[in-house]
Amino acid sequence: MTENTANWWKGGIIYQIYPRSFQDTTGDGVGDLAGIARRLPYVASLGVDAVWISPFFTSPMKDFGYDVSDYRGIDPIFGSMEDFDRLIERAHELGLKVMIDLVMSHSSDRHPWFAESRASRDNPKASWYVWSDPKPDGTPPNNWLSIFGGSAWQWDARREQYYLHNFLTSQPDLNFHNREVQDALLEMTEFWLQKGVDGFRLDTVNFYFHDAQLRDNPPLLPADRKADTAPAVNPYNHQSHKYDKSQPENLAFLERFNTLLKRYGAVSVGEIGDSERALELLEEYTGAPQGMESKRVDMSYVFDFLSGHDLTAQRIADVFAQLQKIAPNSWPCWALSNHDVMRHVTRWNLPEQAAKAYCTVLICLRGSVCLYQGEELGLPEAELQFEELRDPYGIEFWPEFKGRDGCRTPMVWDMGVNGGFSTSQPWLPVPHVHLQRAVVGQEADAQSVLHHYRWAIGLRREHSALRLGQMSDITANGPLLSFRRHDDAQTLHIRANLSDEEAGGLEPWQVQIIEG
Ligand code: ISL
Repeated sequence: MTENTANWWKGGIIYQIYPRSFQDTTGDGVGDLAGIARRLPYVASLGVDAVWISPFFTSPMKDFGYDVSDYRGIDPIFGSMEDFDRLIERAHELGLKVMIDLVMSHSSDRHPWFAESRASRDNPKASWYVWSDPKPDGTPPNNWLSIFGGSAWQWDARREQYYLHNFLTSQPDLNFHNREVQDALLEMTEFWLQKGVDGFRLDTVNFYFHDAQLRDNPPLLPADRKADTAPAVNPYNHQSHKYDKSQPENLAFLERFNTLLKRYGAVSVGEIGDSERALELLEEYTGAPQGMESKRVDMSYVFDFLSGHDLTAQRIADVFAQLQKIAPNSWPCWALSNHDVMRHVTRWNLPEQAAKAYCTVLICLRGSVCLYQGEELGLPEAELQFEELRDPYGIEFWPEFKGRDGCRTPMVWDMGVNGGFSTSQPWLPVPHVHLQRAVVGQEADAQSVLHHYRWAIGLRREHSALRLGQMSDITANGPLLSFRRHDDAQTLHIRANLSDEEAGGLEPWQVQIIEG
């Protein structure tokens, strides 16, 4: 059970649910809110503090819910508002906090706001989105690129202007420089706060503002390109994103947003996608001197352990050294997998023992943690054929980048039809190899990855030093990682062998935690 303290999130563990793929109760092959409610006892049994539910709002589903056409509506495919009310009630009964996913940087092009905005150049919502005249030669106003491919500008014949979209053309960017837009989004946020949600995951939190002068992004030389947040084959990595995101004006908006949240005792985790300034932003958004709370965002969801770089002892030590230097007052939220990246067991080619070792290390790090559904089963990435793809990002860059469908296939509950996910054909296939990793089988096996996750989560709950303590003496020596976690009550010495050979007196993939 979650203790009812205001800082439950600090050092807490959040379980991410991708609603399309968690549990279908209507037999249409897509998961729904009633399905989540039905499976909440399982989630609570893991010992986590909260769930983060990816978007379930009304949407044409071009980006599977990250394109919202009604911020206050539940998409019928996921159920009704009554289903949501029941879900939240059930979660609270089980001691779980509920965080929902706010996609504020852009809406769907089907949102009535955009329909109005694009109707003319002088309607009341004309500047609710980011519109610009073309250059004299008809080309877009600047060189900004969409993450999902091509220019970030889309021509609109009615206004004879371009509009900005950092993602799909059907995801126009809202203009945060317009105070009315901010107010509308804050009102929408309050609607959900009044429904009793405990917090928000803020999608693309550093994309809210763009440079009002629309200046070109400078190019990045090949040696300076990092493929941390977008795949290497994406030309988005060829620019320094100096002007299209991570603008200073965002700080004042985040303060407005946070003031509202704190009136309801709610919290936020902001997703920061920025290969160049991630740590600086982490400090700007979540930095708070010892004993104080952040004025902007409580936790920052960072990409350091979500990229393709092998997670060696040295890399972990380096990330924490950088963190100490650049973002000493920040509060990160770590994740190894999510609905956007290849599942880490496949990304790093991890045997089962290694999956367990990385789980233990993750749980021992300073910060909060997000676990992604199915990672507690050690699920590998699903291998899909081009014909099976649903994600436009993967369809655009296939086969060099296969998109995000491989990590979004349904949760596997049992060995029955479709792993117990749905009675009819699921929207993405359930791979045969996943069935062997279904929940029921792992519940019955004391050595399973699932039992290991439960044990590790329990360990964190029992040790205040793991949840909130300092982290120090971080060193890497070959495959050996060692560090200390300590608070007034206890000190823990952690040593991990992140290799498949014996090292420093530790078995392959052994993690040793010694109190004292
Ligand atoms: O920042 C990035 C590249 O530099 C990206 O990794 C970006 O932060 C990420 O793709 C954002 O993802 C989120 O917003 C998308 C949605 O498709 C994803 O599913 C969501 O997690 C657009 O809303």
